[in-house]
Amino acid sequence: MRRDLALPLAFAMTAAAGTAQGQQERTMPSETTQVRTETLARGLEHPWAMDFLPDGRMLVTERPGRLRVVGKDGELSEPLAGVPKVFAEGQGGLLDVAVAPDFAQSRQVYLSYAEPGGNRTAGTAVARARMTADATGLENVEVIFRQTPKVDDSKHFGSRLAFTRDGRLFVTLGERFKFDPAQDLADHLGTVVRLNLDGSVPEDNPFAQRDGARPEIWSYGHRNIEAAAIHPRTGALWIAEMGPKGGDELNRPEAGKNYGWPLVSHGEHYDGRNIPDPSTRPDLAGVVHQWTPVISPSGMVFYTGDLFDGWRGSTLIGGLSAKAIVRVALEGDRFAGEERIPLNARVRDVLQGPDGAVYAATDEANGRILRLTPAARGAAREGAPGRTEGAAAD
Ligand SMILES: [Ca+2]
Repeated sequence: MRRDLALPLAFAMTAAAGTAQGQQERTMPSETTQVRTETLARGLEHPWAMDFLPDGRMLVTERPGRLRVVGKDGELSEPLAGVPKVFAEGQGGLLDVAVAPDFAQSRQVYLSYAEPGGNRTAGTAVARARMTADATGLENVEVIFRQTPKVDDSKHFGSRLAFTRDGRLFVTLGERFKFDPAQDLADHLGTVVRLNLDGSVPEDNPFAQRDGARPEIWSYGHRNIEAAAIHPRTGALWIAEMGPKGGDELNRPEAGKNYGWPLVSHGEHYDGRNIPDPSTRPDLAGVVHQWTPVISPSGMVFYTGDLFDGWRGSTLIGGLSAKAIVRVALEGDRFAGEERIPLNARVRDVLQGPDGAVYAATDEANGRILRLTPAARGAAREGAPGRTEGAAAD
């Protein structure tokens, strides 16, 4: 663990530069170990999220609206029946999937998705459903949360799901590209919400008793949050959110706090105007870390496995524009260094497997699930990712 703490930034830059220009390097040098990458599955259309079932198979979502089971050998099932209708435009579609902590008894899975409204509007929604015994479909589908209001934009649905140890569900929401509503407690845009597992509001939510505020809100002033994970030691929620041009943020959302968008940011508007001067304010919550240029974070996990010794205690974050997994070493709750694990493809989600391997989903029309394990020094890397399709920036 100690070597994590002093991971030099200079090394991170070297590692990133070493894979530029599509070099034929097949093995990724890393401070702690070498990474072997193999393709577990391919032929997925913009896979957005993965989660493991207790039997070692994986559920995966495809943004156009499909949910599949991935066998241990990588075989893809037919799409499961019963998935809610999704708004599959722009960044919208079927988004996160999370296997309930009590799945072995309940067979429940949770889905987040862009739900169509009237007049071409859409909004993030969360449904839970029971997976049939033969795993071919969903039944008893219940919508337990709807982001309000629905708006006429196809960007920034956010939408990661994270179960806490005390039986709550965090849902991270985008600001739907609307700026000021992220500061307004009367709507859910640009917030993290905290729910009971049936969608009801926990009584101890920070705004549960405030007139005019949405009682589901946990924290606000966020931009677009597509990465979230529960810290394995503290049980706290961590997120990574997309900044504008610059200023992606790693945050640790605390109850009732304001994370600043669009009042302050380490980034700038796409037209070049600075948002922040200064980039933070004492009355607003600060970041754990920020990235300029951006990594476009999507998908996040704290590594607790045995395969990558030097990664234990780090958080692994998928990078769309980074085309890498970004490993952030932490010292307590503080940033202590980072390195890139380049995958030459937009990384939409990152997951730790029951075997301690790391899995990455690539955001491509012919998307893949990659499996990362440590390789002996000098070993070849299989299934090196090819070129990626263009897609929306985030
Ligand atoms: Ca912020």
